[in-house]
Amino acid sequence: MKQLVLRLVFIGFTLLTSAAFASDTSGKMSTELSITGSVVHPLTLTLADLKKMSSEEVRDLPLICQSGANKGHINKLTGIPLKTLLIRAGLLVKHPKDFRKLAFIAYATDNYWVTYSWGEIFNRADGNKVLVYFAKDGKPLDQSEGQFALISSMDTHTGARQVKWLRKIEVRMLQPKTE
Ligand SMILES: Nc1nc2c(c(=O)[nH]1)N[C@H]1C(S)=C(S)[C@@H](COP(=O)(O)O)O[C@H]1N2
Ligand SMILES: [Mo]
Repeated sequence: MKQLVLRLVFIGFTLLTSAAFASDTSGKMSTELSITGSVVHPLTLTLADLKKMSSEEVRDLPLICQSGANKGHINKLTGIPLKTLLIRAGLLVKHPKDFRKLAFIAYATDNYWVTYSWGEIFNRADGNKVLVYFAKDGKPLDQSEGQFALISSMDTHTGARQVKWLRKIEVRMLQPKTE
């Protein structure tokens, strides 16, 4: 009996600590966002820098995983279009036809990254609906997303290219693979 009680206490303790660790994302927080790679002026932005810029809002956004699972609904996000930040850094290419070869790689602190292309950001009507957001329903983000995050609000599966704990945007011209 005593052994059974001890075992139950042990199992309970293990479950509790693993749940606590699973939800503790404080180590993933990023406090700076850098814009690097093929740019004229590499930038390192803080939350205060982003707040000084003219912000946009996105409303009524479903958060849908790539699997189709519904991960929730967002009422209002406030942030700066990725396009604005890229224009501020200045895309660096040698020839005008090279713009269309650029990829924008968005990295998080947890070894997660996603890609965007010049064409979808700069050559589509909905290009400025890709937002580096820093507030949700008018409140700062909490540690489950970091100080700032990225979302492509017009995507079918909005969760698939959402980047929580965003830390870096790399501008890179893609080259053909040598065969
Ligand atoms: N940094 C980071 N952002 C991420 C992910 C991740 O693993 N790391 N997962 C993505 C996925 S697959 C989804 S569906 C959404 C929402 O996931 P959540 O419900 O776990 O927050 O976040 C996206 N953003
Ligand atoms: Mo997902």
